[in-house]
Amino acid sequence: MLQVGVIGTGMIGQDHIRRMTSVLAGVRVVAVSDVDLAIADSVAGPLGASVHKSGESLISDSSVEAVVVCSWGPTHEQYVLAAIAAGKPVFCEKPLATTQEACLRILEAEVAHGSRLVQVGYMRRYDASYRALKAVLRTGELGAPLMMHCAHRNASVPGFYEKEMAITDTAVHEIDMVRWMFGEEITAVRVLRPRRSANGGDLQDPLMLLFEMENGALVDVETSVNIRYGYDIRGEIVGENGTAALGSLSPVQVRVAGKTSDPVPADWRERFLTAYDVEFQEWIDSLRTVGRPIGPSAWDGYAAAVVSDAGVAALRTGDRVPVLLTERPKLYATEVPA
Ligand code: NAD
Ligand code: ISE
Repeated sequence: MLQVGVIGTGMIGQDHIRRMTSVLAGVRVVAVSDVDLAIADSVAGPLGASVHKSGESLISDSSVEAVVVCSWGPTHEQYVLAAIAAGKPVFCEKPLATTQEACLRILEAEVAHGSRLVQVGYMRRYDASYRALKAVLRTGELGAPLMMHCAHRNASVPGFYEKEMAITDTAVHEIDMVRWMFGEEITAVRVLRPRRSANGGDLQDPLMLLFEMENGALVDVETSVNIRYGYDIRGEIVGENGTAALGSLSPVQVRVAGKTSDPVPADWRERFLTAYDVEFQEWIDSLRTVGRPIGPSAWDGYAAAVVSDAGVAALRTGDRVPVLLTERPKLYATEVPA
């Protein structure tokens, strides 16, 4: 039984604790920590888990074998570095860190440690629809992929959400997904600003991002984070001989009064419910069987941060911004994408 400590017991922290407690096998949450002690106490109570006043204290707790970081993005670096220093596996929710410099510090620390400890929470790699899409691409029947059209729509976002977050917090999922889907890096980014939605207040919403891939394919990503009608994630690959798209997720389609309808998920928890379950079960199993994580690595977290930074620069300047990655350390050279 893997004994886990969770730092950050907000929305996704509680959801991951629920799955590790009630859904998945081979894991137990033994400790939690949050700057909001009242939340940490209320979450720990029913579990019988200990509550730590700081994340560092949780990481050094000898009953904690592996760490899950679900606090706000700017706090990820300190906890991931502390877990690496303690030699403990750490699952960090996206983003790995909020700057590429911080991600580089994590890469350097893990390389100095000498083996993988870090996994980043890019759960789309575990989603059945994305996996099926990648399997079709791999058969070759589409021919060479030329383009991919993506949409990432949120019903609404919280008040603290700033315009750059459409790239660093939202489209960062597509950034990771297309690197994994095509098995290659993004080389340049452009960002266009359509007419602004009145639903977004001062936000520049929606945005249209354009990624150039190593082999010349283009990927466009619409982010609409105040679309009201629900949480809608789309993706379609256009190949030389055909197209393939994420399918409908609804188990039911209703036809009534001359109309058809199927439900739209409310948010990411509902849309990616099973993907998060698979992501965590595979993480737990990999620690038990091979003794290290095999999912999205610190390199993937770093690469996503560099593309995000390029996207933010492109949003500010309107220019095409090249993506410049450091040399990939050998530690990450043999990783096979999930
Ligand atoms: P949230 O605000 O609901 O929860 C974050 C919690 O972290 C809060 O309880 C806060 O008090 C706590 N916290 C803040 N600073 C801390 C610190 N220094 N030490 C310990 N605890 C601290 O936010 P959320 O929606 O749960 O998001 C948390 C993280 O998960 C973010 O990085 C976010 O990008 C990521 N996330 C990922 C997905 C996904 O689809 N993979 C979805 C939502 C959120
Ligand atoms: C949130 O942090 C997530 O990661 C969700 O998956 C994404 O859809 C949302 O836009 C982000 O704010």
